[in-house]
Amino acid sequence: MSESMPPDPGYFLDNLRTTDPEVYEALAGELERQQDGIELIASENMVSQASLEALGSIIVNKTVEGRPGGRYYGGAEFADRIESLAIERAKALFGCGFANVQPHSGSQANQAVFLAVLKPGDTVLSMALDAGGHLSHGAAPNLTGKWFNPVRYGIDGDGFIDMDAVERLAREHRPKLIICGGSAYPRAIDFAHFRQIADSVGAVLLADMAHFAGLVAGGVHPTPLPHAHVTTATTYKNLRGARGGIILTDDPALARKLDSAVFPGVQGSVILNAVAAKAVCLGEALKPSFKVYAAQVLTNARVLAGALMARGITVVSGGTDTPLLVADLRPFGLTGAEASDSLEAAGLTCNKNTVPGDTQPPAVTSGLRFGSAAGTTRGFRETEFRHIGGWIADVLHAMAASGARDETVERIVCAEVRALCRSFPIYPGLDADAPAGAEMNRAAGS
Ligand code: DSN
Repeated sequence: MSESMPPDPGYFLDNLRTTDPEVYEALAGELERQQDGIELIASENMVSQASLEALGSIIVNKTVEGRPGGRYYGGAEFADRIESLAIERAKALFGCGFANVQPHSGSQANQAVFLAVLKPGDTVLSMALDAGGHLSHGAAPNLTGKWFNPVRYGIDGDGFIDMDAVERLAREHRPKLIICGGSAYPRAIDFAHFRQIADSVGAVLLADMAHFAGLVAGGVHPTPLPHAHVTTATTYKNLRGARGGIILTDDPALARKLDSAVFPGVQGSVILNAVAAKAVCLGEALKPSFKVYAAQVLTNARVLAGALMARGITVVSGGTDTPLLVADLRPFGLTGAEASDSLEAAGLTCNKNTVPGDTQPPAVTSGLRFGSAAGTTRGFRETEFRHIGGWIADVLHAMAASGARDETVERIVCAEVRALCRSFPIYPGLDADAPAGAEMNRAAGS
């Protein structure tokens, strides 16, 4: 027998702060950034303490492939239990017969749909990027744009999907897949009309509800599920959970193809701690309190759009039916890049975004995208979102007036943002000295 190797006595005991102060300090800084700034990126939110615990749990050690009850690795009893909980909760929440909760992200969920229903070179009809579409719907640099034949529809002069163009392009190009939903389209989509068009050309209809899944779950947005052959979503935006994607359908034959497309098609082993956290967030979304949150997310987005427009800022389509809105900065002569930098210095984090007909490159853009979900989660209501709209307008007007960032205005707004944020603490059981899940819980005595 070989000589036994003594275990490292600290391996199962020592906390992050002790073992890796560099990572620890970066996490502590991020906690402080989230606490003291206002998060307006539409694809962000703040997960519950319960989700954090699931994400930081020992299920991270387990490798499985396949589906619950049909794994390629042993020792899967609890992995199966966790993934089955997530599947059953997804089905109950969205009222469908089949769910796959393994996609690592919305992009992987969409890739699986492409693999399940298309052959390389097939035509896909989807929304153009500058109209609010998503990279994984056939954008040129994405594999969906390189390996398939994308045809893009846009929006009309009022900022709404041009359904006549969708119909005409479908007749002309006979796509195998039509996609509705996107990354920066703020309006409710006529899913029934999309299905009618898909049926008329024999196409599969994919609804990507990543940016409004939480509102669908909360009953304050129309659901695409009865209309789309397949629906994808992310769990980390307004659904308020772990980073990842899900795929939903009512069609058993399609469900089998989608399962095979996820694994072994585009993914390998399951990220089980993410699946555990998806189960937690889907369980949270089934509770009555989630409906209150979802309704407030929508109200807050509309209040923010109104506050910006009241200060002369152009909002694409004149408002929103979702948690997101897009400001068009062209009338101000500003780019999205410089405006988002200035807002970040003022404690307001958002992202630069293309606007319809944008001539600026994607790294610059002429717009800003804002979302209400994270602010709503920390407790902001109409009053706070009116203030936020005012602060955004202060920063943008100051920049437009001088043609450069106004550091005085940035400093004034930043101080006001910080004061507001201090009144709405996040993760009160944690502090900047204890950023990592389990360690933080122990520090908080829970
Ligand atoms: N889909 C990207 C976004 O909308 O921001 C990332 O989630």
